[in-house]
Amino acid sequence: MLNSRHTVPLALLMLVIGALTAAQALLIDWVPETITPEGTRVDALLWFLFWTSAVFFVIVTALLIYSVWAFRADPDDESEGKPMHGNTRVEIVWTVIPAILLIIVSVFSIIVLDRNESLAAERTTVEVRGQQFAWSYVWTDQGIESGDLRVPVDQQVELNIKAADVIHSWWVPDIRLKQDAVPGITTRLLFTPEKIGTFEVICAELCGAGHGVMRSRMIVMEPDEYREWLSGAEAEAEALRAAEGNRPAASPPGADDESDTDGGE
Ligand SMILES: [Cu+2]
Repeated sequence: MLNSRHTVPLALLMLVIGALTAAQALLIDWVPETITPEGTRVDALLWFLFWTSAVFFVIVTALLIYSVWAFRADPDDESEGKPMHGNTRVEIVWTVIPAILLIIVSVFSIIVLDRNESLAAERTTVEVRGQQFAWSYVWTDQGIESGDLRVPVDQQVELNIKAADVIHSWWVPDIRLKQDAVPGITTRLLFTPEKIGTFEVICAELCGAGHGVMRSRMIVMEPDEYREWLSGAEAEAEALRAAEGNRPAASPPGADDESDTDGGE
């Protein structure tokens, strides 16, 4: 075992590696500010995992670097090292500690998943369609289709996600959640935006040559403004359908995207 002559240099080394690890965690903006309570829970889990890993990373790295340096053999030392027959105490410790940590992490994850997936009585439901290489959003009750996702603030949003061709993944970094769009099934994503603004939607599953440009916007609006937009878009869609009803041929897919793209980036 290590005697006291190793304690101080080892402690110093741990301090240096610990400071470097903490600096890269704290000085870099790894994730944007989250705009949902679901994202806050995901972040809590993320940082719990990070700091737990960081503690063990620092201990293991310091021990490793220090051992390589302090217990190195002389250049002309050709002798064999002492034989080892295992160490029951160490083996119990390195089995029990990870087992306890895994139990804590799984309970933590189950709590986060359970809370994040609980359905609110009142929620805004929108159908999301992913296809190479665009997202579209459908309000089935109102017969509206748009290239932008519009949702009211402070109300749970339920996205029912579908894919027309290959697997895509609907992702808004600011809400911390991501859900695959898989052909043949409907997947669901629940979140409650708490900040008004425009947020970028990204496809997070390599889906072909245009994957990099498969982006759209999520616009979080005041509830009044949202209701106003919804009824306006509904009336517009109805008028369009009425006009199309008088025409013999069906319009090509995607041509009925009446979404406005004015203002903002
Ligand atoms: Cu994609």
